[in-house]
Amino acid sequence: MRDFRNIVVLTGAGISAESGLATFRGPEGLWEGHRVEDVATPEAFARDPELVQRFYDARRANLASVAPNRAHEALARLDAEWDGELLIVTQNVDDLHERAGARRILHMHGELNSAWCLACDARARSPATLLDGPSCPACGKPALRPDIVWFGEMPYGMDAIEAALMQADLFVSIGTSGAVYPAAGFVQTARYRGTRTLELNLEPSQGSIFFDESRMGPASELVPSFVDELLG
Ligand code: BJW
Repeated sequence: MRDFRNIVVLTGAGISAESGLATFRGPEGLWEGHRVEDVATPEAFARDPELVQRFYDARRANLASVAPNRAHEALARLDAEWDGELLIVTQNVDDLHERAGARRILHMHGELNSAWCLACDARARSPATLLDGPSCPACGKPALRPDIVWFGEMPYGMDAIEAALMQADLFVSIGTSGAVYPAAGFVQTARYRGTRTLELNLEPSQGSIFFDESRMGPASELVPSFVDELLG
């Protein structure tokens, strides 16, 4: 493990599950009875903005009642102590990586604590609620939506992710089902370049066959021991 230099870590909802945040495709993963694929779209927001704003307001409020777990803490330790390149790409919209102390983080699917103005395109820290139509701090219009990447929208940071994957000699995927692209395809990009690929997940993901190695178990156990192994 210590021969590696440049690492890309991809995290998904499974890393936050033991903090008490529901995953998307688990038994608790329905959004008011809907599949996430049916409602996390710009079309669903246009059809029923109140439903969508209420859902995100509730999830933003819920962030205050959860805390990072041992897996977030282990990645923060890796970030602090690893002197090679490291990019932690998270699909998660929570802030648990940052609250654990990690800095080299890229939120490819946006953040609950960020709001995006549909009138002037500005992004700003989100007020606690968007349901009551607060004004955009930049243009004053009540046109804020959650700064979250929905289906059909372009994820953030794709150029930076691509560049990091091109340099990586280790790609690690943690707590993601491999159901959503482009993140689900990163393992194949890495593998094509001969990068070592490792999966840490509760169960085999949809792309499990593409990994050199898969370790199954809870993130709070697998991630700290993986980080110990790397840091020696
Ligand atoms: C544990 C654990 C524990 C539990 N320890 N593990 C047909 C084919 C291919 C692609 C497409 C297609 N049709 C459409 C597309 C594209 C589409 C897509 O992928 N659709 C699929 C449904 C097929 N993708 C998009 O539209 C994306 N944009 C895009 O593609 O733009 C074009 C583009 C072109 C070229 C280059 C780049 C881009 C945008 C995707 C946006 C996803 N947004 C969401 C919703 C955000 C809203 C919100 O948060 O409310 O993001 S969807 C939802 O899924 C969320 C997540 O980030 C994402 C991934 O879910 P994740 O994290 O994997 O969670 P789960 O629940 O699925 O899995 C959890 C895992 O953890 C499980 O495996 C558990 O076992 C495990 N686990 N407990 C360890 N304790």
